[in-house]
Formats: sequence, C-alpha cells, structure tokens
Amino acid sequence: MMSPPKGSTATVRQSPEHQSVSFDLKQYLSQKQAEVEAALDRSLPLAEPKTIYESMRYSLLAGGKRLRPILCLATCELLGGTPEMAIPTACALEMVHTMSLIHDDLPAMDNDDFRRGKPTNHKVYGDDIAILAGDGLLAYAFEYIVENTQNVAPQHLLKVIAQLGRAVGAEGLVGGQVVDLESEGKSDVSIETLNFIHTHKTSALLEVSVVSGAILAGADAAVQASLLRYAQNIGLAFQIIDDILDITATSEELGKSAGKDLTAQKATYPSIWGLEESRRQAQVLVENAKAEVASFGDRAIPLMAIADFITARSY
Ligand code: GRG
Repeated sequence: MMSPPKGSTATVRQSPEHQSVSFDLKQYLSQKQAEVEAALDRSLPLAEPKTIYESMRYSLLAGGKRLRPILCLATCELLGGTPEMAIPTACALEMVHTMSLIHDDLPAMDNDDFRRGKPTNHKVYGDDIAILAGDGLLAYAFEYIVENTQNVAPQHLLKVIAQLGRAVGAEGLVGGQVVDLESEGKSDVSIETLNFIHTHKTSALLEVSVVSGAILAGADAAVQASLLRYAQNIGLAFQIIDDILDITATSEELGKSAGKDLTAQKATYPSIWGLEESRRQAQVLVENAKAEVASFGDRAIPLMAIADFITARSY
C-alpha cells in the first residue's frame, strides 16, 4: 500500500477567491485506494481453471499505488460524474497496467524477480502461465468495462474502449516497449528517443486514465484536450521521477530491484541530464500540469495534489 508523501496533509490554497481550502491528500489517497482494492477484488473472483485465475489475482491484488484508477475516478468526479460511472474503467486500467508489469518482468523483457515487494508472477507460476495471465487480464479489461459500466452513454463507452485500445497497442505501451528494447545497451540514445519511449510506454496509460474519466463524465472536446495536457505533463514527470528513484531509492522502498537501469545500461533522464536537472524538469512538468487544471478552481484540488505527489513520492 502506498504511504503518501511527507507534507501531504498540508493545506492547499487553490480557491479562485484565494481562500484556503484544506485538502488531506494522504486521507484522499487511502480512501480511494481502499475503494479500488475492494473493486478489484470483486472484479475477478476465483474460477476454473484455478491456476490462471490465481496467477491473475496474484498480481492484480499485489498492491501498488493504484495511481491510474485514482486518476480516472478523480477526473470523472471533477467533472460531476459518479464513481459508478468510472469504477469499471478504473479497474480495467489497473488490469492493463498489471498485465504490462507481468510481461515487462519476464526473462524475455526486463527479467525481474521482484515487483510490488513480492516475487514476480513468472517466478511463482512460470513463464507460460505469466504470459497467459497477462493476456487474460488484457482481454478481461475490455470485457469488464462493457459489462459493468452504468449510466454512461454507449458512444462515450465506445470512445473509452477505442482510446484504451490505442494506448496499449503499437501506438502506445507496445510501441514504447519495442523502442526501449531496441535502445538497450546503446550509448547514443537521444533525448527524442527517450521521450518517445516514455510518452508511449508510461505516459500513454496515464493519459487514458485521465481522459477516460473525462469521457465517462461527458466532457466536451476542449475539456478533454486540457485534461490530456495535464496528463501528458504528469506522465513524463512520473517517468523522470521513476528514473531518479531507480538510482536514489532502495529495493525495499521500491518493492522491486533498484539500480536496474544502470545494470541494463539503459538511457535514462538522469543519465542524460543528471539528477538535479532531471528533478527540475519534473517540477516544471508538474507546474505545467497544475496550470492546465487551475481554471476548474477548488474542484481540481485532487488532481493538483496528485500532480504534486508525482514529484514528492519516494517509491
Ligand atoms: C500492454 C499489450 C501490452 C503489452 C505490454 C511490457 C510492455 C508491453 C510494456 C511495458 C510497460 C511498462 C512496464 C512501463 C513502465 C511503467 C511504469 C513506470 C510502471 C511503474 O508504475 P507504478 O510506479 O507501479 O505506478 P505500481 O506498482 O505502484 O502500480
């Protein structure tokens, strides 16, 4: 479970009238995480064949920050939507994220033994079942949205499904992962290539997490575009901090092997910019993200606080 950043109970001053509005990020995140955990548990009951359901549940319920579902719920609520409208998509986003972690950890990809503080899926169930657990979660994510979403117009649901499909495919996570694999061990990876990798591999899913919340709530194109820009900024900031933490945090803090980027000779933001400039760039992106949602006033406080959490986090 995520322990929110220090200072997360601080008063956030965001009202257009410059009144101070108290917002407890720690409490907000704990409550949303609890809602997401319960919904994920309900979403995937054990069934036959038991091995595959156990393997899917093992990774889906292994904890993690639950950032993608929380972004979807927070955005939908910001625009007046209800949790019922967004919770199936929120669960589906975590299913897709979890499947990408399972596949990413395989020996054929990043070859990791630990994830979310536990042995990786293939270490417990074997490569064959881990591949299938990822496939199962990916397919189920789409089914789950369609079968469980309530009070959302079908054309909005179709848009969510199309955008999620695009975010995970060759135009998104898959494309980013391919360029990442091809870049491994190269000493001349440019900042453009690094940005391509991470806008696809990391940011695409964070973007659709925010935009799907907006679509479900019935947002118009201009509002969707502004929220997309918020998400693009936090998406890249998230990856810069991820790269920094790989160097500065311990394996215990991260729940996965620290220092992997150096060992695998991966180009990272700190390897190109250095640590200090990387932190500065992440902070600029977070400020840009917050500026995108400032016009929503106090209702945007959760999204603003989540943006701050991206740079303040220690895991
Ligand atoms: C999506 C079809 C399909 C295949 C997968 C393996 C792969 C293709 C893509 C790799 C995607 C990947 C693992 C990107 C890294 C994203 C990232 C920074 C993950 C860490 O996210 P956190 O910190 O993790 O939110 P927790 O555990 O908190 O959920």
